[in-house]
Amino acid sequence: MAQAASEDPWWEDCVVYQIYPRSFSDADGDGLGDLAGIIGRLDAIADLGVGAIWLSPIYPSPDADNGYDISDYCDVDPRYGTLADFDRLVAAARDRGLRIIMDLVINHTSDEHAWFQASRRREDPYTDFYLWRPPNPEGGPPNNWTGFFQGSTWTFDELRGEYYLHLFDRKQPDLNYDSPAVLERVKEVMRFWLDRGVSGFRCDVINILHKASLADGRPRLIVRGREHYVSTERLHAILRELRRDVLDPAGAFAIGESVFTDLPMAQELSDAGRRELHALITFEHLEVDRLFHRYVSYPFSARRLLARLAHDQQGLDWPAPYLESHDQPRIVSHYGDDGRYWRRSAIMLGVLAMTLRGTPLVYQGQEIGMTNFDFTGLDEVDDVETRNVDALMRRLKIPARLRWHWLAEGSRDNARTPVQWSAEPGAGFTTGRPWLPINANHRRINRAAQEHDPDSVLAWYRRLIALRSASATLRRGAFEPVGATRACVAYRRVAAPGDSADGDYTVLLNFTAQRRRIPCSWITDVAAPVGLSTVGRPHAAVAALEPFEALVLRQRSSA
Ligand code: ISL
Repeated sequence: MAQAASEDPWWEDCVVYQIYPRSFSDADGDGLGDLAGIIGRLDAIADLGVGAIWLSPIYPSPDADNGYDISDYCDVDPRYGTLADFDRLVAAARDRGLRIIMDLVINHTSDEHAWFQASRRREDPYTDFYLWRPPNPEGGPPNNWTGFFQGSTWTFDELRGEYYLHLFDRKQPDLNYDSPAVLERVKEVMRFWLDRGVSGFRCDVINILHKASLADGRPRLIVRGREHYVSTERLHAILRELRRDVLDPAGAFAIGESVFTDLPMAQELSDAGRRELHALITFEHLEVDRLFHRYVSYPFSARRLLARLAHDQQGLDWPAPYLESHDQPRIVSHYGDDGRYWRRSAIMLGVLAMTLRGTPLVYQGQEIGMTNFDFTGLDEVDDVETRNVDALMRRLKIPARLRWHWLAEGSRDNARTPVQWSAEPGAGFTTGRPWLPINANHRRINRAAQEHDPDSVLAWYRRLIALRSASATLRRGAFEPVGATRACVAYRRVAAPGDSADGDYTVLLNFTAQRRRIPCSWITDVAAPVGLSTVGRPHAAVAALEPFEALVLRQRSSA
């Protein structure tokens, strides 16, 4: 039983589809997505050919950070439904061959969680569940750390008469992993959901759970103090314990989100032999043209992107390639072109997403090429991070126009606007007033319009996922960079010795709106059959790539 996980690594063969429930589908017309809405759309998800759904948090939450501030780990927020609805979702998903992966947010709870309320009152066993410290000798916060959402990581609580640590919002107090009782409670939470039929967890900011010291941090513009808590020794021990005691006995999958992660750190967290996480979500490949939490942009270089991708693709045992999430701008608006070449660039990015090694994650709406929001001002933005970055930029006296330009490019709300199911008012997402504005381009970009169009972004995602599902090389073959310019990249996927029947693949991508010449050395066999061409190429004799073109060549295996 304890070895179940290694006997069936199902995640190595499937694509995971991420749902951000509040923006996915609203069945009861209150403007917020819900579980019944998801159940009603399961056929649309299964039809893509994916094998699992990662659900962003559905737990009760005061929503300071849209569900990533949880006030009860073992229930469903009434706005999303009930535990009975959740059970129906698991069963209905299973009927369609879909597994459910829960978001596990255990670095922090909500300040409205019963544990925190008891901890404020120093009630055992909760007294030390959080990181409480008295004021410093001058009466201020215990150290100089600054958080992910800007500002001090400490808030004074009148009731307890001490400061508590929060790396995110003040309504997200950090749990204290020096207390063994906390980890035991976390195990109970995980078992609760495993018993309800979930197949694994996406573990939120998992590499910062343990704070090795609360000493002052080194001077830094953002997230000061991080050297005291990123991937500590105790964190690694905690992950091994969760794997041994909870995950492996259930055959469950754990994919961790890790922040400020260099390659050796990522290897340690996800190395198969160390038995910590099965796979890792990292960020650097989405920030090759971004600084400061992606809020400041500079020119894109395809060369830099390939180098970043190669890092994880070659360096990690099992990568989790992705291009979008609820925290990132839409990829077609970022590395693509959401104007003239919208369709072609969305498809090119789909080719990239589906031809990388590992377990790919596809975010809701990516499969129809949804774009960044069309908001015109901060009053339409909901995201706590965007608002805090705005406050910081104001303090730095960044002029209003530039400020909005950067906020609009980097805001997490870009990916959080409701899914565009149809051209109707409400976009088929809701009959009510949506919690976040719907992009006006839903009249043109929507699922219904693409459903039966063989050239649509959706049709290409179906085709690409099917190609990947049928190809051992694309799923697990080696990744070899071939070459890159500022505009174009080429890489090869090379069959493992046992998979040689499938052959090797060469992928060529143009990230610009111009026709670009490519070095002839990138194509080693001009007679290689064309596996996929987004511009209808008949053969592999290619000297230049068309704007945002993607080309996949199949070759006999060199193995
Ligand atoms: O992307 C980020 C850093 O560059 C941050 O926006 C993000 O907060 C960070 O990656 C952690 O994300 C996760 O934990 C947060 C939550 O707000 C995010 O939605 C979640 O994905 C706190 O729980």
